[in-house]
Amino acid sequence: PTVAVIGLGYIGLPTAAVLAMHGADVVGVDVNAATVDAVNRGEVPFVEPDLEIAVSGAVAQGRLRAETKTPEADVFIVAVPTPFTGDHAPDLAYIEAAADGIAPRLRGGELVVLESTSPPGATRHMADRILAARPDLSLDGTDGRPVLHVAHCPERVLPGRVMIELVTNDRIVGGLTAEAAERAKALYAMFCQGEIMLTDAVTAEMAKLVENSYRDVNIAFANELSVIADKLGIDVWELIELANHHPRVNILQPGPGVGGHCIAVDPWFIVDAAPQEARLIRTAREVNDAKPGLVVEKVVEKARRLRDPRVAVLGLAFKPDIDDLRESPARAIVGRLAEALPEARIAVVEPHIERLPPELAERGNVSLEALGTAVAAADVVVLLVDHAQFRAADVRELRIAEKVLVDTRGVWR
Ligand code: SAJ
Repeated sequence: PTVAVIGLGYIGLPTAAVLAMHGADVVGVDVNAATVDAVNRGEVPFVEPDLEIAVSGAVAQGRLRAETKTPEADVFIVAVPTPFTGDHAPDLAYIEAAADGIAPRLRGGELVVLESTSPPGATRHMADRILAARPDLSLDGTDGRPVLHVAHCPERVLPGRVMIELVTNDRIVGGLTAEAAERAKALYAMFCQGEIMLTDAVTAEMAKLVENSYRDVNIAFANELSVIADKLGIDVWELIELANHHPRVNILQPGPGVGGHCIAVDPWFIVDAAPQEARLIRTAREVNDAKPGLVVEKVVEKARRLRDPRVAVLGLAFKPDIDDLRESPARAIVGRLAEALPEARIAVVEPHIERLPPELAERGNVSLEALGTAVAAADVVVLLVDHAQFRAADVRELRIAEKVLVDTRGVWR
């Protein structure tokens, strides 16, 4: 089939490349001309293991190309962002723009799959928008009008393992009709070796949100324990390790907060859909979002006792061993520290990036440095991300015992 993948980001581009590798003729569509040009050169504008070789191979074979306008196709996959607005309500503007791009291209008989993580009802909303522009089509052949098949198939790949998990993960496919679900299943069966499970669109939307909320609630439990343990003067890491010896207890790890583009966002879609009922889910979000502020308070309190304090902050990414700074609590913490401690010098150690993000680079008192230099000069060391480099470091050589240490990940306890 010819497939148009709309949105060439962290999900759309890998999906486009994998489909092309498995025999589809793929056109990637993106509003960003620089992204389109990069893909057409066989390049990838972000870091994801094994993606660039897949993209450059598919482009070289003529199976993948990119454009800024939605072309005609048999299948349309929508993989655009679904951010939230200021008050945590989902913003469907990108999905609506994708629908508006698809509508004029339809001849009847096509499949449109929404992959973006979406609030309950978004797939129906997308379909209604297309059909409003194309009243000559229908979802089920009513009045003999040609059919448009619409389904939701949420992505569930872990950044850093996308090229593996795209192929090996099980997938949920929710159709607005049973036939749409079957057609979407046939599409994903081209490359997916996992089980492909069929349901309706709203259940599929909720399943994805529930997976990430489950993780958020469990991380919130660990984060709340870390605050309680601090108050009681006990070591939260030891506490969790001991409790986890129980055969039915498996507490996650506390940290400086929850980052990334998914777990910190998706639970709000459930809260927005059922504000009265989603009490635990809302509270978990609040507990996790409060964590960066508590870390800042702790560091400020310790640094203020020193004259001209030097602070080394280890890690800026939102989780270990990646370069992804999106919604990173560490990044927010550094910004807030620089503001709260204008007299302090803050050395950031982030082995996965080459320059600081703009809002930190602008600050006169923040610099990017190597681990050894930063720690040697520091009075206060704040460990925010458990990168392999930090886990492997020799604490004696770094003289960590002589520093004021705030270890939010329990790496050097
Ligand atoms: N974190 C902790 N403690 C833990 C585990 C994680 O503080 O014990 C923090 C991390 O440091 C990070 C955040 O949580 O800041 C999220 O990291 P993650 O590794 O849990 O998840 P993501 O955001 O990289 O990917 C998640 C995955 N969802 C689940 O594991 C349920 C992935 O499978 C999804 O595809 C992805 O969200 C998505 O795109 O929705």
